[in-house]
Amino acid sequence: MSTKSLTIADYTSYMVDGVPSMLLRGGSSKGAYFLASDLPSDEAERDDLLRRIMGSPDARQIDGIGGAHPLTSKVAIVGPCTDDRADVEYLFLQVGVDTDQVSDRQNCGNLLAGVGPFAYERGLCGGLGTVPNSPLRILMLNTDTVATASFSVADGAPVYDGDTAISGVPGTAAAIHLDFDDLGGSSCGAMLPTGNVVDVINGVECTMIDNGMPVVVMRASDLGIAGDETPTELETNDDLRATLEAIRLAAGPMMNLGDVTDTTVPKLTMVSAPTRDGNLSTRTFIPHRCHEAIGVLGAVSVATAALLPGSTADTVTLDPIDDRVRLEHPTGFFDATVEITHTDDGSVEVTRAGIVRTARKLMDGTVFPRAVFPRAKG
Ligand code: NQM
Repeated sequence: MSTKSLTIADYTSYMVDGVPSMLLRGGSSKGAYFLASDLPSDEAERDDLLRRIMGSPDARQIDGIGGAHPLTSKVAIVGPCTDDRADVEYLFLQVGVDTDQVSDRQNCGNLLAGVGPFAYERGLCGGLGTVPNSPLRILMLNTDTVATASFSVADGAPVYDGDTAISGVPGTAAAIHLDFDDLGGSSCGAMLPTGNVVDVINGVECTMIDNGMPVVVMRASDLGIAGDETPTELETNDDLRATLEAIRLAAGPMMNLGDVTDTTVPKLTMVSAPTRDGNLSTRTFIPHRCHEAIGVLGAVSVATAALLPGSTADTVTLDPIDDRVRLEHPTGFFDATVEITHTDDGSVEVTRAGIVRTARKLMDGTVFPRAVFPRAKG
């Protein structure tokens, strides 16, 4: 992705002139979107600038535009694609809230929903837009995989208003269809990185899977919870959190992710029988806060696990004419369309994965980073 290199003059100008940015809700997350060409090309300088824009590290992010939660402390960097696999490139960065971490170790399917509209608004979409729901191919740099976004445009601008509701977001907005190519092993090298559908870690059966997001899927009952607790109840359960973190740290190397002490992957999803009209109930740690819903690519991974016979989530009974897996979560449900085929050699291939999200432009303007020298914490 082409970015400009930073001079002292640029460095000062970021503080004086600010940085062009757009704030969008992407799915059930919110983030600051930047053109790659508006940010420093040097990663350390870029990350330092982003911390100063978001207000990190600080639990309240009071001196920046971050929303004091991992789901609202997110950045999308977008630019033209340098190869012919896609039209635009998207790099997702998770900016730590009360830590100074800026990580590209995970992808984000929620901010992905805003990439098409943002690229269109910034003139990156060329001739796209003459046809409603024109597909835009997006190379997701975090995982080197491609998503195709279909969204509506009218009168030369993305349409944000519509009648699609997604859980975790009040009201309705225009649908954005996201279809994924070949997500299996996006971060772990293989969809089932251990080669097994189930492994046992610290006495708990785990399905370790990566169909877009590395996730450890466990039965809620094996962890001594019902699975219908609120995120706050789960976050204040110290024993559960310690058990989950021990499993996560052990799972990291098994999933080819190495030492995951300081990373936001793998995610941890606890599944139980549905209590509403879904196929499966979920509670997900991302990995230290409990998600109010479930991440997009995390949901695709869990839905895929649900289709694998013998997995910790294989309790799904699907309507045969409906290829959607409906995952219940604390604030509603998430539908992931996943199709798998069993190959002759006994392995499983994912033949289709797709989801529907919405996004909305919240603010377009100039953001002013705080001063270069971080202030004392507290
Ligand atoms: O899994 C939360 C979110 C996410 C990431 C997380 C996401 C995804 O809800 O693709 O969207 O798991 O950190 O935005």
